[in-house]
Amino acid sequence: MLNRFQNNRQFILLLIGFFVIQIGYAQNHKQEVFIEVSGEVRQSLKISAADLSKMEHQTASLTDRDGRVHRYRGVPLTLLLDSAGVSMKGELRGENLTKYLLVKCLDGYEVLFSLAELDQDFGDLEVILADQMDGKPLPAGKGPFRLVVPKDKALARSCYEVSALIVGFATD
Ligand SMILES: Nc1nc2c(c(=O)[nH]1)N[C@H]1C(S)=C(S)[C@@H](COP(=O)(O)O)O[C@H]1N2
Ligand SMILES: [Mo]
Repeated sequence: MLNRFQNNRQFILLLIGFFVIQIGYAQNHKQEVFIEVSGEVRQSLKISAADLSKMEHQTASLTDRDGRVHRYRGVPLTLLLDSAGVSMKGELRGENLTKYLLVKCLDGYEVLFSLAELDQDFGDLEVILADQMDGKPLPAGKGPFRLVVPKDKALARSCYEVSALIVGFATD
């Protein structure tokens, strides 16, 4: 009887040990998230959190769905599009005016902008790719990158867990 109890205890300790090792492994091997910029670009980009943190940042505020105001810091989207060689400014004419930017998120959520609404000579819509909220990295499930579109009346295009920016031609 005592022997069986001790065997069980050893087994449970072994199980606990196994889970502790698993948790440790998962924390040290968190998949790094990159943002890929691709499609109608001169230069595809794969941007890490470290790359983004080195770029020029701006601040923008967004009121969440519970009515709380948060301050985000991030890189203007136009700066990222410029580094990928997307046709903006003077090049945004003719067929380039039918180009869009599709933003994909890790949860499968997608939103879209026309290049013209982002461009400073047209809509000049302020959009930042934020990597900080209220002075800290974005919380789990909302990061590491979030679009912030402060001038949109609705929050829906301020998408979180952003993973890809794809430029394309609208065709039908
Ligand atoms: N990736 C992703 N981003 C998203 C959504 C989503 O479902 N997935 N929902 C949007 C909607 S409809 C709202 S109202 C806001 C909610 O943002 P909040 O949590 O900061 O209030 O996130 C937006 N961004
Ligand atoms: Mo929403």
